[in-house]
Amino acid sequence: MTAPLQPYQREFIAFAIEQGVLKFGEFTLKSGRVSPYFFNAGLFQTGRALAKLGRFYAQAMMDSGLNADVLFGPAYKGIPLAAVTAAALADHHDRDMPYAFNRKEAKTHGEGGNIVGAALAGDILIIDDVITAGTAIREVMALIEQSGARAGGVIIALDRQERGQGEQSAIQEVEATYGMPVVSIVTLAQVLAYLEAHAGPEMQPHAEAIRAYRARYGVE
Ligand code: OMP
Repeated sequence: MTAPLQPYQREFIAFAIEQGVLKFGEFTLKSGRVSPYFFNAGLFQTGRALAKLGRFYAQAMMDSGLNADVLFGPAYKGIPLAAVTAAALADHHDRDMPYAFNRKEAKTHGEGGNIVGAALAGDILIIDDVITAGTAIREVMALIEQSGARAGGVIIALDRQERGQGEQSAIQEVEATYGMPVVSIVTLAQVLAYLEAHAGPEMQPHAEAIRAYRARYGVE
């Protein structure tokens, strides 16, 4: 069952397509799968686009009821995502949350360490772009565990709803392994529902290709 599209989710999908972030065609993923669509969060590349993106993440967090002590953006792509989410929570939801991110290389001088920003303590909410096979998120979990804090959840932009290492989706595996929820602004099923209901006839071959991809790699 696909959750009905809320207005902000419909707006997010339209926005991602308009910004060229959500693209249709043929893309080879990190997992080696050839996908008929790709979501490149790095293409939200102006101030206004980023501010708007932060509002979508903040809205998804408020909607999910997820609570945490610190927002965490994994290097590199998660860093601006966590930053704009923290700003949107303060500006639009009156929530002033600490936020932090990691460096990929630990600094050996100055303040040292590889965490920048707020100290990692209590429940950490990870803000990231996409989970496909779950490889990237497992690295982040190791980092948080080393810091002595615990991950309380993850918010991503798009849940691709495809199988991970077994029959479950990579996201279900992450939820089961780490005992925490993974929330997304939208799911692939919702993107598909959007294409079917709101996009022109020129987009329907892409919708068809996505249905075929889901039949091969998808999970319910
Ligand atoms: P996993 O590590 O397999 O979960 O893949 C997540 C990463 O794949 C993301 O952080 C991206 O670097 C990349 N990716 C996207 O950004 N968008 C997509 O639509 C698909 C992928 C991907 O390669 O699977």
